[in-house]
Amino acid sequence: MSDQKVLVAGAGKSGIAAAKLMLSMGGEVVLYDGNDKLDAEALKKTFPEKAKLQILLGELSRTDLRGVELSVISPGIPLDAPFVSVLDEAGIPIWSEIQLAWHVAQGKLIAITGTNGKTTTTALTGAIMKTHFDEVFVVGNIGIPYTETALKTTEKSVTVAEVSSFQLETIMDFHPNVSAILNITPDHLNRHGTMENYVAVKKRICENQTAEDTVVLNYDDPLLHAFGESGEQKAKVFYFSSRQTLAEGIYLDGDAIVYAHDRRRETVVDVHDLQLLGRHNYENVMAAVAIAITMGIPMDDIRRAACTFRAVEHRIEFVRERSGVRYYNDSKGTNPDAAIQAIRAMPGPIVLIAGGYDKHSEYDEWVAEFEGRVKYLVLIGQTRDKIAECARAHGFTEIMYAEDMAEAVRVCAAYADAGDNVLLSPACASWGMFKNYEERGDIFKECVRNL
Ligand code: UMA
Repeated sequence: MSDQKVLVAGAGKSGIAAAKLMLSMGGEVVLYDGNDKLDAEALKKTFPEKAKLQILLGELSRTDLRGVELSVISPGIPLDAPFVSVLDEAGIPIWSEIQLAWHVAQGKLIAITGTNGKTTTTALTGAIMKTHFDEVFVVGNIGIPYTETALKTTEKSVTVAEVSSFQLETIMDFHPNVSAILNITPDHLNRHGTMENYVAVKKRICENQTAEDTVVLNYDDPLLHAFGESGEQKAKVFYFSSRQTLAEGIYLDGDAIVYAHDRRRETVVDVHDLQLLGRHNYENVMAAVAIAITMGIPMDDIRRAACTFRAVEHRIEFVRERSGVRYYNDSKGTNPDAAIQAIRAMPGPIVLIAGGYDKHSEYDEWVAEFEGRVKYLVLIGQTRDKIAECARAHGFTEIMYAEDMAEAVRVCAAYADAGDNVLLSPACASWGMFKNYEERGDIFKECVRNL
């Protein structure tokens, strides 16, 4: 691999990190991006001057692939992008960026996926690992490409990777020692086409695991329970449940998170001692605890790390209190299911900001949660009309439109009473109005602080 010529597709975070990895291994890189408006010179400056690097923008033709033996694709690029057929015709293998990273990385790998909760679970798992191991890397969809740290890993390293369905689509022999699938609810259907395809891609996280490895699964998720029982996966199954008592595994018993094993029951932590809110977060904690137990971390270390861990940015993040109104940033609530969790976690009446990019989601289940909880709905973005229509069909009519985040926050501040909670939890992706969910959350927080 070290002297191979590789096409890296996508010049975002993942592509740049993958290209740097290949170059530092002595390879030659063609960095390709479909956006011909990118500044090729500025891009070039992020690499060492003498790097064996060619930058290609716009359309890709067969002649551009001369000598290319492998391609590495960024997660945001769908496999029906036109240039992918050029790669296919040329018989060039397509690896996802995490596949490349795994290929060169050393040490143990924990990989966490799921529709919701994976960022929190990944960050918490990383925090627990750091209590026990000296070399811990927390990477992936959480924001730091796995290829950025892969070459720094040693036999003693533990890498905790948040993995998205986009990243799993083009793995080959990607093989975590411990994997986790937290839940699967409809999301990214514009990319994967059907729910079946989406579920199948998620399950790929453990397709190369063996009986030496472990997969942590949500017992309460019918799809994952069936998967665990099916024998389709070879890894040992470690269940967690927030709804049922388990004979083996981690479960919620009233306010206690309990570890049941070998006919013994051990209380891990009381949920009131956690800094995280809501049942979905207790599930994230249970998954992280299951992973940590599998990795041999002592229970006292697990407990300490879980109790001091705070919500990750943009996930039901408390921003400030003003005139008795509390403001929460849940910009990471990019699909209806995540947004349901945020509504359920709020301590009182809600003034909700929602709407954004259309991922072809259905909003009925989310809107059904409004009753008795959401007082006003302030809509922004492409999906405004679709959401408003759905809300009205469910009998919810307290709907307002805002042109941008500043206006949305002003409207909320005007309508909220003391004791209310203003919540940004859009149930939609940010694209169209913002670069990403982080930018959307940052702008929300700025508007709230400027009130
Ligand atoms: N591009 C093309 N052709 C296309 C589509 C995109 O050339 O058809 C180019 C764009 O012009 C752009 C580049 O690809 O220059 C962007 O690549 P990317 O979208 O893969 O973005 P990265 O900056 O590499 O960020 C990716 C993840 N983005 C996506 O999956 C969309 C980040 O997850 C992740 O943090 C990062 O890698 C590091 O691993 C973000 C995300 O939104 C947070 N993830 C989705 C989610 O959580 O729902 C899955």
